Amino acid sequence: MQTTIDTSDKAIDLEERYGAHNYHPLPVVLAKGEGVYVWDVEGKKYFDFLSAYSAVNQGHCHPRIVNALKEQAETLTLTSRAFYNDVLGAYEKYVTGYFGFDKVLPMNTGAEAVETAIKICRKWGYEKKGVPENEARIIICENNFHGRTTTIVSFSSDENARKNFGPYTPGFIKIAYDDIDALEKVLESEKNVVGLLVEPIQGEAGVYTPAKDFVRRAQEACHRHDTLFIADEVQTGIARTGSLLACCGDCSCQEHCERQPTYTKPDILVLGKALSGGVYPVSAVLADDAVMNVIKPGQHGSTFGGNPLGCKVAIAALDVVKDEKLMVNARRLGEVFRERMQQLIEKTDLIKLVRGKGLLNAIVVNDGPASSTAWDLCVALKENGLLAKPTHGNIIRFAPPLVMTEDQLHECCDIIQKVVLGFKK
Ligand code: IF1
Repeated sequence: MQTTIDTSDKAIDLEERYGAHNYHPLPVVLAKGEGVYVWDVEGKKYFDFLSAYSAVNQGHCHPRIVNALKEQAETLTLTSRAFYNDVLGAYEKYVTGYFGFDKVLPMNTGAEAVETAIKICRKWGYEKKGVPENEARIIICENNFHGRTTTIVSFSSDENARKNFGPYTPGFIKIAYDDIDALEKVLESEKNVVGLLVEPIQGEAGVYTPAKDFVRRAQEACHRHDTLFIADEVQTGIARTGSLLACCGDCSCQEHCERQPTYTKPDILVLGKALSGGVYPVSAVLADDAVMNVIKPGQHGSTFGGNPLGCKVAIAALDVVKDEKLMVNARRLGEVFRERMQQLIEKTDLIKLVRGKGLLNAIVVNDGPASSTAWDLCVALKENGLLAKPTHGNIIRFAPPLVMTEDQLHECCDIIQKVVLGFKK
């Protein structure tokens, strides 16, 4: 017997009663999405300023991606990797050419892809660098977010995400983010380091954009110590920061990626979220042969990894990014957004600063991290037709779909300005 949800209250009650309480959602129940808009059960329309944590960069239910899903769903959805299929090879050629790597290992979620990158890096360390077995160390950064598996939360700085999930996986060395001296110090003192796993911009931590040369200098330091540079671009990748990848730096690419001189190529690239336009779980680990070929048959895999349905969806999602020049739009609208927020900051002491790159931005609310101000602002934004959510405490992430027009962006900035200037703590 199917339960129909015809009111928001009913949906919330059902989730409260039958769902694990692993989230605290904003009190809004969505029923439809199209482009930059979502509608709740009662039919109220909102601008989506979170994009499902940067998974719907291409906009909700993009027709080209949905059609790719529909067509393949009626043809062949899953074969497992026990057999070949007529889609995976074409996808692998397409995605490796698109990002400029020799090979891809297809997975499903971002955390799975990060775990895969950790395994590849460790194996490379033992078999290519000659690190003694079980002695490999991977450097990670304070305030990282790489997913929710037991190994990944083992090196989390967020006690809420980590506590009581032990015993924890060893083999990780934590340094401050955006600190090249700290990185050099560990690389010089620790002989069994095999990799650095890092977000080129820290998303969940509150959209921390590091020094402009951090990524390049980190990769150079790693290479001086025969260590792999692993970029987690699950959230920053796929045009979100105004370039194809955040590792592209300040690129000026218009249509195709001509690999600007500002590009720092990771030894292992981790992608997820918008790789599928939010239509289906697709993630990927890309690397050149010298690294990827440490993986031999039977040494890694997953039931759904590389399934034909996900591959077709990902091809369409990447086509949309290129054909609609989403990185150019994200770059341009990001500048407009930060300028509008800067003008707002000059009119109020409620907002301390705005930071970000492309259309991955955040404002820091002028209140303690334990205050409810950021949450209350997001509830007020919701009541005014814009959906966003605080990351940690007093930081609100603003990440609309990259298909937004300039007029729509100004309309959203008007909403943010109206709510902030009219807000009473
Ligand atoms: C949640 C935010 C959190 C990620 C990076 C890997 C993953 C993520 C840089 C794992 C996932 C999601 C997970 C979701 C909320 C959201 C998130 F930063 F995007 F807002 F948590 F930090 N690397 N981020 O951002 O990918 O396994 O989820 O596909 O867990 O609450 P996943």
